[in-house]
Amino acid sequence: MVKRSWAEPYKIKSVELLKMTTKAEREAAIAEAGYNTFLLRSEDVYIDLLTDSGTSAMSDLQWAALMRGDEAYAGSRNFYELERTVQEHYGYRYLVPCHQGRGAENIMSQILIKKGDYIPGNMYFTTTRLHQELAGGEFVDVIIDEAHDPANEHPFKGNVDMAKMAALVDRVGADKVPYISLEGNVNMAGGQPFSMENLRQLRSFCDKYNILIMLDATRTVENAFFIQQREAGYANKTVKQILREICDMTEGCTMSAKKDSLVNIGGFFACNDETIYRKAINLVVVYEGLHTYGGMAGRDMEALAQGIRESVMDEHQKARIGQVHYLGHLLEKEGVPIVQPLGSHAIFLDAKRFLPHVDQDLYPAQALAAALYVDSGIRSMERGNVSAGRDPKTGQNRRPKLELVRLTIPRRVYTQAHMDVVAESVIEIYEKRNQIKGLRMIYEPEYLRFFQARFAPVDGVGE
Ligand code: PM9
Repeated sequence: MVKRSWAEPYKIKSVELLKMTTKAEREAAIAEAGYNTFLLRSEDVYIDLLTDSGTSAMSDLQWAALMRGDEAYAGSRNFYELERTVQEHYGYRYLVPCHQGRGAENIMSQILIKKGDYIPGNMYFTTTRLHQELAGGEFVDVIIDEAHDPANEHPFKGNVDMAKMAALVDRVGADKVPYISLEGNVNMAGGQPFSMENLRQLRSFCDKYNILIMLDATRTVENAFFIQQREAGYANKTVKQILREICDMTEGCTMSAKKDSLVNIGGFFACNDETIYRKAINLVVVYEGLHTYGGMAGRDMEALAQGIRESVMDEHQKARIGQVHYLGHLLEKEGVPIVQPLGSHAIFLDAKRFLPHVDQDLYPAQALAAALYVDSGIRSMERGNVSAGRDPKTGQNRRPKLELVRLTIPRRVYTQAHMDVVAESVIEIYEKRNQIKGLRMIYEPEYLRFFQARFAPVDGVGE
């Protein structure tokens, strides 16, 4: 058989120079940042794998789109272009632009949630759950158990457990469950997809109980790619067709366009129901901006429309996910514990197996992210006990089953050689893992603490 590797369906036209730092400089920088990679200055970072959110490289056509910005306060032609593009690719009738995903989450949560409601979801996401709670709801995790086991190789770990859904409806009554929040390529589970078969089962369950399915569409194009690759009957469908099939089974979505859609800022709420839409445009003018821009400049809406068209190209997804898996395979070969199967947007180090000597309340994933930065200037993100926050009822750390460090790959930004350097550094600190100590939290903000919390090293190993 002829071998053909994945390779980028683009070439590089412009580059951004990076500053190189010494180990002593990085030690000083991480101490100054309170051992929180969010608090580092980006100029002190060599390879930035903090997030794939807003960090993608735009194409020449997207940069050209910026020049087509119609910066009218009302009725910008870029809004109508974006509306047409969302209708074509995501299929929803009504579009409400928002400045980014959490703007859309705020609006949707306020419209659909009443105090005392329960919101099932295929695992929590930090901002999504917070908006549900602020609107008076309680999040209920209904993802399959396999998703909480980093070593489990289930191909669709983003699936909803239908028995958990049924148990929730039995316990609280369907009238207390306005919608399920269904996330494509579940971020906190390691970028794991749901299957079309699971979505069909969910659709018929929700029809029976009159529960809406609201998609978190943030990485649903990447979910569509996994369906094409893994699910029987989909090998000959395009990513674009699969995305429409997913969306057509749901009532609406919130979207952080900063991920799949290859832009640096933007998002939207979209739906099919006119009453919900009317409420959304009523709220968007309070929190975001007029309903024809919702916090985005005209030029940003034009670049987003172009980004959506590029995101559904099969060859784009093949190279994007090919690069993430290239890094994953390098780490697998050396026995570094990572979440399986490999996800779409990141490789997740399993900090519980990496640092078994550090108790979860000494934040092993936070400590590992800091150690990786000191070793090589690579910035990653904690996705464990710090991100999970405290249980509002008990005030205790949630101590989630997954204690992960996310090596998130921005789209179209880094090369294969960068991935080699990342793997070399992770492997080196894996060999020296016994030297890594835990951290204690010395400053804790009230909301989304992972963004701004500060830490200090503990004295003894595991303390
Ligand atoms: N995700 C990420 O890095 C950015 C900030 S949180 C650390 O993964 C999902 C699935 C997301 C997401 C953001 C949002 C919020 C909603 N759903 O950041 O407000 O991954 O655009 O979107 C981040 P915004």
